[in-house]
Amino acid sequence: EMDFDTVAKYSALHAKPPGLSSQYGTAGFRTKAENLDHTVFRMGLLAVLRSKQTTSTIGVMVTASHNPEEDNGVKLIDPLGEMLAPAWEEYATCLANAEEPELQTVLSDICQKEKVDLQHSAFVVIGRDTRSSSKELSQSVIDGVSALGGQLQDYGLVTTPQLHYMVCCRNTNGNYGRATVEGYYQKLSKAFMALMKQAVTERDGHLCLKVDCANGIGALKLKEMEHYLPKCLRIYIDNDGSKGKLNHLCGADFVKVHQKPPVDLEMKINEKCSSFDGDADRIVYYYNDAAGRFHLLDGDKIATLISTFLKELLVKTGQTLTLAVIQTAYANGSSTHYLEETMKVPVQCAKTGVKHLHHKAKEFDVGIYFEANGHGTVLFSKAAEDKIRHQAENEKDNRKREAAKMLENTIDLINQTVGDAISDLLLIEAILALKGWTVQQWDALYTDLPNRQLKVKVADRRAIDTTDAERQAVTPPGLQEKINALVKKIKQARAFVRPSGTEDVVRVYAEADTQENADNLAHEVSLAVY
Ligand code: NG1
Repeated sequence: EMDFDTVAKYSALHAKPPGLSSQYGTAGFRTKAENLDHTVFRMGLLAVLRSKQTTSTIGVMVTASHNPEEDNGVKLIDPLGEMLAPAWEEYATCLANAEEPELQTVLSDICQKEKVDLQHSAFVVIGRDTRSSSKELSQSVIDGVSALGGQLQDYGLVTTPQLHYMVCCRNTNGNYGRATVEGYYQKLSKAFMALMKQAVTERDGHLCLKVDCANGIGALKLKEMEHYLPKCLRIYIDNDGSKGKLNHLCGADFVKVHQKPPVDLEMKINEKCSSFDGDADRIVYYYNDAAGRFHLLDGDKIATLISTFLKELLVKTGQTLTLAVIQTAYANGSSTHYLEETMKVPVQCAKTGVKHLHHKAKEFDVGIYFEANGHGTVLFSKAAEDKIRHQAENEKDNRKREAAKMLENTIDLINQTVGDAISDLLLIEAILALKGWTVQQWDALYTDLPNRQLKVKVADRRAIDTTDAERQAVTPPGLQEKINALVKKIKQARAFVRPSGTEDVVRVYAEADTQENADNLAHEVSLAVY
């Protein structure tokens, strides 16, 4: 039996402002921090129920990622470190929107529908980013867990992917790693150093990297990680939170959307730079060339680098494993073309949102997924992982064994639970070192089509419904025809619109043969949206 009196007592301390309504979207709940207290408390409650139902540890992360400092958010992490199951996203929305007197009924309904055995114990792990509101909100999560008698561990300040890692470790008997931040650093640094040992050349200068940490948690954690890394990797951390504001004029999202470097970041000609987002689950690379032109190496280029590397290794091992890259509609057309035509790597398109990409990537032995904005990782099927580890141990042929070992180290270096800026950074640096490539050589794989992303405020963004992995609008009637007509007029053009899952806007994307055409096309499409 649930102790509703206790729940009610706690809930009174986190009362829901009447009328307020929110939705568990692509990235959990996200809104102004001052409207979030009842939601995070209730996510503490929900995490306990999910934990009892799955008899596993569940994670609750307090963050609003790349959103402004005033915002905050909360997301739940499922047993294998994955995003919350879709049915539970709906419960989360119901629970967050229930008025105080309905709370008991909503909780009982969830228990009944999901056959939650209240006798089971519950364990919840909690983490938070560096926002000024995060500490208090994570305290409210703790209240929620306590109200239902759940046990918990508060990891305090961690990156989002670190908390995903903890959840996975705790639910896999330590097979994935130790569930501590030290365990995380040790696992990654060990794999990184093993990979670097396999590098034939360590050309000087290639292992220097400037990292804009968006004035967020990434700065803290990258500094901690550095103690575990070899001296040959020289990292210069900028936007570490000591002067600037979180995500303000910096960070991966700013760089990607504005297609320019963080304001105030000093960049030498051809210097290799990168940006994390506010909770360090995204990374993009960039540099300025001698002519002062800005070059962005986004999630698409990262996916291309990683998949090229992995495909070459798979060929060397002689293993016949399936490999594919999963993108979204935002992937630059040039990247898709390069992967399919030059690399002969199959590409699939999924809906925006990591859970969709993650889901598709699981269909392959090796599934590489990245959103253009720099959020992504690689998934290895259990069978593939077993085969690779077995070969790394037992293969007689030296060349094949070395390749298998490299794959094994890659498996250990990549955070398979979710996109992870720190883990991605280390993998990218290792690949560049192994290939003896500069950032310019990597960039030269293909040239992006000029593109533009815009957001449009509309009365009701839900009026737009899409199909074909969001590349076609089905409603409102006539919109897609208008877009088609605009696209037809321009060379190499592509455009689409979709309602954002994290902001109250409609996003417009356009690419074309020239920047001017891409800008104009995006503008005209946004006019068609009104
Ligand atoms: P929305 O707001 O649904 O476009 C944005 C990103 C997603 C994903 C989520 C979660 C773009 C175009 N969209 O979603 O890729 O990262 O935020 O953070 O970058």
